[in-house]
Amino acid sequence: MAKKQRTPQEKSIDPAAQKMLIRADELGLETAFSRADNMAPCNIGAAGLCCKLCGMGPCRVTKDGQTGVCGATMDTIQARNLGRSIAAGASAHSDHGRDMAFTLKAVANDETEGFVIRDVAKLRNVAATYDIPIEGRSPKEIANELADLFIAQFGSQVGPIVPLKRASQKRQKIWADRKVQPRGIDREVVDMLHRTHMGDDQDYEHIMEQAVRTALADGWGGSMIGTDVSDILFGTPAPVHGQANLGVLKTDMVNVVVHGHEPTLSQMIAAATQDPEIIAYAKAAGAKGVNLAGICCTANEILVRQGVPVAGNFLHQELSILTGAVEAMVVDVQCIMQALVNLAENFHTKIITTSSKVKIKGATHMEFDERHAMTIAKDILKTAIDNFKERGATHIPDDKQDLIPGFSHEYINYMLGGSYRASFRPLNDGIISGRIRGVAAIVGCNNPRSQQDYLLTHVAEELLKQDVLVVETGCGAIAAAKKGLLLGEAGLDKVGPGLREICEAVGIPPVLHMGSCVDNSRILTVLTQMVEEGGLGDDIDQVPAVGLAPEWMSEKALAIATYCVASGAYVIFGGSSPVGGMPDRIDESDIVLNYLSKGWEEAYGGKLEFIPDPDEMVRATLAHIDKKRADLGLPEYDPTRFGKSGDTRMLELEKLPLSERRESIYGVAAD
Ligand code: NFS
Repeated sequence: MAKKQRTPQEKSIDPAAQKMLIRADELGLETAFSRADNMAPCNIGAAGLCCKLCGMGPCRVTKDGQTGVCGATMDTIQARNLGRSIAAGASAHSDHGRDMAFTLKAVANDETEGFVIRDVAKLRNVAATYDIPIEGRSPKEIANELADLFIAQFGSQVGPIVPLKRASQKRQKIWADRKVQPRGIDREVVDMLHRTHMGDDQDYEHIMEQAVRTALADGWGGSMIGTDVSDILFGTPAPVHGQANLGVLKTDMVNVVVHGHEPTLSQMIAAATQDPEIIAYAKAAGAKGVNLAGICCTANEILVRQGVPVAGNFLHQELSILTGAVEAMVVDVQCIMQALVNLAENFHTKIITTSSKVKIKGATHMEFDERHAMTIAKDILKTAIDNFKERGATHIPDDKQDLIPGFSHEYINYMLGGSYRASFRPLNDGIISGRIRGVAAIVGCNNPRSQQDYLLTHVAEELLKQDVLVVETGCGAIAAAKKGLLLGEAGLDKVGPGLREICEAVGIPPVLHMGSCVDNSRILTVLTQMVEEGGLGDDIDQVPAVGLAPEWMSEKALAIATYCVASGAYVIFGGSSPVGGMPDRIDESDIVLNYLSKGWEEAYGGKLEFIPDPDEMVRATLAHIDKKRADLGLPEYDPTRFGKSGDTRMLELEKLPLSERRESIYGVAAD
């Protein structure tokens, strides 16, 4: 029997989502929200206390002193489960990076259709970082050598992997001393799977050490490679005008939603929508053209570069189909719910899988191949256009928000200083003076077990009031976008006085959208460059900064948390911890959980904590920031000292209508 359901308002704070959830109820259709209400999670599995790694079990250990059949203790079982999750998350990001590196290689050798090297400056910069000669060489020659270097990081056996050199000297020494430098990206994942096989590593601290090695291979390896190659091929993001939420779908156009993670196919589809042949084809079918929108991180990839509208974050994938207005949902890899196919059967929507790694029973498979990228992109669009005539009644909510995304670390550097004096100095000075109390990175997923977007946006809004500059990626950034936090002039009245002065003087929104989850590597780069700029200590663990994933759900999030902690950051997760969670009943179940905070803090200066209450998250964030300020000898945060700079430019701007103000601040015109 169906369990008690939350109301649409309890399921999501987003008005568009609420409308679609009401629609789902009217039609008697399920969504992840209703399935979450119907599914009681297993509390033993939730605490990481179920071991099913061999055929003697599964063993469920629920009492102090109890072990598995082989004698494995609670801490060993939890560490193995967590370690395997981190390896899976690191694999997803890193395999994405590998595919990007192979695409770069193919572009360098003229083996693709439609791809070019769009950002030669970034190519030269990245190549020079890795001591690849650039003078007198063509972009393709450089790209070929860089691609080889990147590809080699996956199969390397002895390491350390080369991107580690982008960390601070102090951090590199910590990793070397603790012998956690990844030897090769694939090697660390295999090592983790090996040592968690039955009868291998049975010391939880030692298993967690491998978790760190594997996660570092993601953050400073696969993810960093993924971000760099995406920028080289598709352009380094800079501010652009975009829109977010289901209201971006159009009644008079063929709506194609791209969902997943990799930018290669979605970039090509974005280009193909502008092709005269496709426009003519759509017009012949009775539509005005093709309207492309994104879901999840593939949306972020094309939003931050081209301003392609975002239909929503993770929990919007089913809701977009419920509008009845989507001709095709084109998916590649990661975060794709199998439920899409069943749901789509109630509408005309075609679910099209495109990756050699992902098929879904009942979906149409049109496999992507970069050698014929443009041809395949057009075929996919024609399939969607052919489906337009099948469209029935549509229910598109009219909710959408403007936003300005595109804050790559290169752009942040540039905007703070301009072309000739690009530097992080103004940001560091802002923190040192106390105008900016500290920095928070709010990242990660939606989780249908909590109210969609509430934790993400509540924490962001509370921190902004406290003069904390917020940077975001992934589905967290889309939540902020839908709430209107990614537009400076819309949100500055809700921002603390010091932060407001900085945003007004520099011309930035108080929440900076830095890209997809793979682009969390940009946050590592920003923090490292802030340290290099001077005045904020000699490593990330001294910077007054915190990372938060209030609504996490994926294994990728656990990998991100681990590499951020190993890089020195304090990381707070909402929801429940995958290790522990039964503290009232068993003390032993807390050993690994405590190790992730206290043990890792001793080793790396960063720590991971699980805090379900959002106000508690805000308090812990501010306490950490203030402690780091005090340790650096910076003045105590005092909001009364700022907010009266009387910056004349801002006073003039305030007289302009909103649309002109935006253009004047960001150099980006409104629609
Ligand atoms: Ni990140 Fe992006 Fe979203 Fe979570 Fe999934 S889309 S990679 S895992 S749900 S933020």
